[in-house]
Amino acid sequence: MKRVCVVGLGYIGMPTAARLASVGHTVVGVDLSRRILDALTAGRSTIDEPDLAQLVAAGVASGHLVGSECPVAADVFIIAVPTPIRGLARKEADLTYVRAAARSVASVLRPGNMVVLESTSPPGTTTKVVAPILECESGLSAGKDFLLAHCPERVLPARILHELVNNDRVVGGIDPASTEAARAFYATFVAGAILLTDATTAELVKLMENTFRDVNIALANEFALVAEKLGVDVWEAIDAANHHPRVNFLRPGPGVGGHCIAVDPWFIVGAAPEITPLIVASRAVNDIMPLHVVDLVAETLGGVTGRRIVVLGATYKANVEDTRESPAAEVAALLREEGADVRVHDAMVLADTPVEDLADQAEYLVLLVDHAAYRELDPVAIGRRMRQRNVLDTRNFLVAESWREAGFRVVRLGDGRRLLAAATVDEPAG
Ligand code: SAJ
Repeated sequence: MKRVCVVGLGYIGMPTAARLASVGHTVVGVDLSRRILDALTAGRSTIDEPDLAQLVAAGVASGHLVGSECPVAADVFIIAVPTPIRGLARKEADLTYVRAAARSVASVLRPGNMVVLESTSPPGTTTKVVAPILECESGLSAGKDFLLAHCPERVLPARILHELVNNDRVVGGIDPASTEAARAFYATFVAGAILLTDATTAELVKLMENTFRDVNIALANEFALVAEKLGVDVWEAIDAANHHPRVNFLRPGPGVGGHCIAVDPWFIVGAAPEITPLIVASRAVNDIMPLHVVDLVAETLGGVTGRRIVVLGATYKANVEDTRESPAAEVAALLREEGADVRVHDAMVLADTPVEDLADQAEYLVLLVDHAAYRELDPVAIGRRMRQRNVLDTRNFLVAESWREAGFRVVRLGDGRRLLAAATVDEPAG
């Protein structure tokens, strides 16, 4: 078993540190945040994920997991800090945290140690950014004196611990010895297969995975817009197309959020701007969706200024508490900019006031996040309080029939069949 320093105790670092401690490694979790370190010292996790609280508590109680403000001498260093993007039109990776983490590791690096970069990074970061910093600040030589690899995280929020253990992993060293050392280390706590490659390929693989999803969702969103124009129900069309054995569309929606899928494609564009028009176009399609949702609301109401609208959902996707880069928040902000009186409910993070009360005198209910709890909404009780009964379902999640029975006009994103029919009748339900 090794002494391991995990630098960065966020969504990846905290669960990884706890998992490493649970299999018997001695783990020092490093973070600059006093709040995170105080919580860790008290045996508490600052990340809310199934089973994580117990794992952190057990690690701290057994003495296998401790916190520290800066890295200490260890056999293995895992860098798991954020890699955000900056810039407006063309976005580029901000490697400030990766650079700072590498510098702090270099100060305690000893011959024979291994450093693993887990942060999602632009291709070449391990060899061209991390290696030179480690070498320059430690006086050691990468490959000769210490081992260095990239092993991207691939876990899905709300399933982090399960996927941390069971997902297959890709490890890429800067040389074969680094790749093999990283494989042997990950085999101590990962049950999935471990695929071996070089560092830059491992970086690209991770970016390709998230870009695959982004482009696929963009295609589904583009077809939603096409379907609205052609009088077709995109959900029915996608379902039928997905019956083909080699077709698998993802789902349209109000946009793509979170800190991964909307960000990582830009790292590839940054590395090869002239030859990535498809990725740029997909980002643009997904980014336009919040505005399209506002247009759908405005079309039904004949404008949103002064209209009371209840938005259901604030997080970036269903059943998580994370509101970062949330398209739902963008829709609410756009509606407010247009002068609407917006009330936001979120079953995970903003559920103090019941939907029925928020809906008092409202004219539109807009479902943006398909939290499981929204299946339990009572259309009759909600409709009774509203001034006009309109509901927009951007996730094809509500049981439309029961809302219609309660007197609602139900609009679904991408359901051109009903949208076109409604445009010809155009009598809002009261
Ligand atoms: N979304 C759609 N339609 C879909 C699926 C998702 O509109 O059919 C939207 C969601 O509502 C959300 C966004 O896309 O706003 C992203 O959600 P997600 O569930 O696709 O992905 P993340 O960001 O929660 O996690 C992804 C995962 N990557 C892949 O599945 C390839 C996860 O495994 C990665 O570890 C994570 O990014 C990361 O950290 O990179």
